[in-house]
Amino acid sequence: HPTLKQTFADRARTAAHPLTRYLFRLMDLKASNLCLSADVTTARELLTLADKVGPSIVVLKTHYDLISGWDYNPQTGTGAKLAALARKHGFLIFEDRKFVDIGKTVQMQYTAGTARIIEWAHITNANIDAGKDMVRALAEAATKWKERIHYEVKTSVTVGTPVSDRFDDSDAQEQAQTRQRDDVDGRKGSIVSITTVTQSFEPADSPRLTKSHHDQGDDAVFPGIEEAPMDRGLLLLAQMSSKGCLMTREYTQACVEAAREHKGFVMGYVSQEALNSAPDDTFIHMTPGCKLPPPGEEENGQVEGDGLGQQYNTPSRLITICGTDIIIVGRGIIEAADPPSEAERYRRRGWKAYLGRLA
Ligand code: BMP
Repeated sequence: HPTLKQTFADRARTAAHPLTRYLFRLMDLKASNLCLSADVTTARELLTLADKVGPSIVVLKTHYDLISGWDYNPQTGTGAKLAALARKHGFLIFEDRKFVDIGKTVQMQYTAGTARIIEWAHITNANIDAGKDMVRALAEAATKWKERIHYEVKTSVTVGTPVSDRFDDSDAQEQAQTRQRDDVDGRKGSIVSITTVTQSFEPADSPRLTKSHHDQGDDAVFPGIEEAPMDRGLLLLAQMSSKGCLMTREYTQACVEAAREHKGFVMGYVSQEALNSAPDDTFIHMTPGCKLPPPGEEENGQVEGDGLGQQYNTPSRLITICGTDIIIVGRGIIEAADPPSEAERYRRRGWKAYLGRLA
């Protein structure tokens, strides 16, 4: 398929979904096709890890429900802090929620309840075993959310002073945001970062995308990286890495069809191989079950599993042979003696494999 030989920079121009285009730009700018699966046990560890590894990654994957001490406050909680780190370093947040239920239920799980995933996670994912209508339900929820943000921004009058995104400055941030929140149509406590939204909300693709985050005075790590568009995206869980996975070829094909039916919302897949096959497919693929052999050991495509069903392939095999775009790495990085330098090792290997695929 053409996307296997296209550069990420080219795909940043052609992908159907605005957030996918943004993600490909990040990949090109940071020379990274690495997603960290941040499966640590406490919110404090999560934020520290995100800040340290942020420069090497383009996506940070979370499982909010395995984190203890997750602070649900929409303005100052863990989600908001992660969102600030995502802006600082230039990465997207992907909550690996694997929604699977009837449409109405997944809408509520996505937008409401304790975690309010939609507020802080740019990307989430779904297992479509329950049927394709669920994808439409999530897409509708995302559209409504975007319209609400737009409305709230338009009706907020006093917003405009940039609030520090630094998560160690949460008192000042909380005060400022409380002030602003109170002015937003009486609906309090529902926006993660209204200042950011106000500075940046315009339809996707507007010229603001050229204004760098750096110019806005934040301590961005990668100058030239603009803020993410206010869109939300879904990945379909099309194939899994685990041994004995019951997802059939038919199921995977249903994911491909559902993706094509919802190009404005579905960014791509969590899969074990590239699934683009129609000429105009522009989806992105992210692949977990990725590990490098320890430094010094020879790389032969596979690495021993974890004894609990997880199976591992190396970055070069996944990217060059299986055709994935982004490798998702958890314990390979987290359990290393020095996660930031191990993340760099994965980033370099992943990028080299991508360049090799192009050649
Ligand atoms: P690790 O690299 O430590 O094995 O972690 C893999 C991560 O990716 C876990 O968070 C897991 O939930 C997720 N994952 C997976 O391993 N295989 C899949 O097919 C889909 C996943 O989301």
